[in-house]
Amino acid sequence: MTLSFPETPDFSGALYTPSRFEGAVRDLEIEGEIPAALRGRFVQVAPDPAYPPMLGDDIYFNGDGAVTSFRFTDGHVDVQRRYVETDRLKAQRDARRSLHGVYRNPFTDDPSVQDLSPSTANTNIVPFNGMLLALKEDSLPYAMDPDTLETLGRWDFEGQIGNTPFTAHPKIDPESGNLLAFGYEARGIATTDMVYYEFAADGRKLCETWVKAPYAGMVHDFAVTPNYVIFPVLPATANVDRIKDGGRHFEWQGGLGFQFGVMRRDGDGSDIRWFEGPNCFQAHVLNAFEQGDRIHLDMPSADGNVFAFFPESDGHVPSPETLHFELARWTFDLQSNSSQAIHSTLYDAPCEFPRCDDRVAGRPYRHGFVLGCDMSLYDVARMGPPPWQFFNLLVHIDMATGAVQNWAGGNAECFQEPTFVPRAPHVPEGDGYILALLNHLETSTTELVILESLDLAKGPVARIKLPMRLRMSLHGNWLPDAPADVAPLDVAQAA
Ligand code: V55
Ligand code: FE
Repeated sequence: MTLSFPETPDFSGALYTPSRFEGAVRDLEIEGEIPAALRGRFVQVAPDPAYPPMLGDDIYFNGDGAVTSFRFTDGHVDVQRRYVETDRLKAQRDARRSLHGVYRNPFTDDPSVQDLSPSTANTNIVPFNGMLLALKEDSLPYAMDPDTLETLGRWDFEGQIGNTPFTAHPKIDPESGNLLAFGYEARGIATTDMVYYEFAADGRKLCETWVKAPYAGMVHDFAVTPNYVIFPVLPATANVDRIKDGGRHFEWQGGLGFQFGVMRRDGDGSDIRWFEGPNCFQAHVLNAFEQGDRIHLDMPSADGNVFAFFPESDGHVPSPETLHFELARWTFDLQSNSSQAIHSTLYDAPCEFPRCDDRVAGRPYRHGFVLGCDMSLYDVARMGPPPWQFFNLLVHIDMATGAVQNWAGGNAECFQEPTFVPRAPHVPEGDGYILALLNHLETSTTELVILESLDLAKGPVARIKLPMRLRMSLHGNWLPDAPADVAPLDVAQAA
């Protein structure tokens, strides 16, 4: 019996060929010195299909979640990798084949999995209340043991919430330690219902608020400030008839404006105000903060559809060269009767995978870190066209001065999402290290690089070499050994 992956872009090349292994390596090879202050774990998750797609091809977003954990102790680094043992993965392993069809379309799945959680748990892995939560936005989280990466099971907060979708981008309020989250399409496929949850650090549910979105668009990430949450609704919409016909979950709507729902955290949802932006693509939030009666929300943005696998109804997808990419700031004036989001540009170049110093999440902040792309640095003659999600720059943006610093990984390399780690619990905002996986596309190898966050141009202070290649991942986080510093910093420097 043959078992092989298709030779399509989502399953081949140095970035997307499935990695699929589980295991542990004690003492990775290290070039340079691991800063002594790095004590803890860097944990991240990649979609990594366990079996070839049932329908012959599939999209990257539909792969099974595989978690990689790097443990830093006294300058040594050990790594462990394990799949999230979702219902979906267990069923596949029993059948020794893939049982799911089109992304987020249960009507195309094998009947044997109809009653199982559809979660791939492939998008983010977040520490909460002594556990890791492995997340996919269509389902409840899976809980994992942070030490062993053993999957503990689906997590409904001990019965405190229903079987709703749950975002892959929950936020921790740095002041209270509360976990804030939401679900969209929360009363079924293509419904406009959204649910907002807040949990205390010990797991107690503090609130559950239901609201309606203006249309059934994807809501991939959200923003949190001390008093508000903001839901960014993407003009890629779900349609139940199309899904029942076996079609795509999302379709881009070229004429539809982006929507931002601004809602008080302490209310009942009736105060939610929807602000409109242009038709644009945005997935991830860098940060947001309040300034008097205004709220600012900073997100990488493109002026058209970036998700080529969710085309318009006529099949149209703009070619990436025709799109304008930037880091946008959207401002919502709560005094004004206008429902227009006010636009400005913070960084006028391609960027994605934005991260801030999480100690200032939701507060006025100064330092942003993103992946960038400069195609002139890539050896296209030698390497051929770059893979999807190709980012060859680590970028630091100083919002106070506008200064930008970057480091390029090489002429045939690209980064995975950066993570910021403070140098010590109470150092000023942004002072610490950036950790990022670096893929060498020519040799099909992977390193974890560590840079001084405020001196990226200097290049890595350490390169941690992996004896195996890691497939392109999505999101990860740092878990300090010492209790997390949740006291908010004194950040006076509003932009
Ligand atoms: C995203 C990723 C997803 C998904 C929906 O980057 C949106 C955005 C890995 O899966 O299901
Ligand atoms: Fe994401």
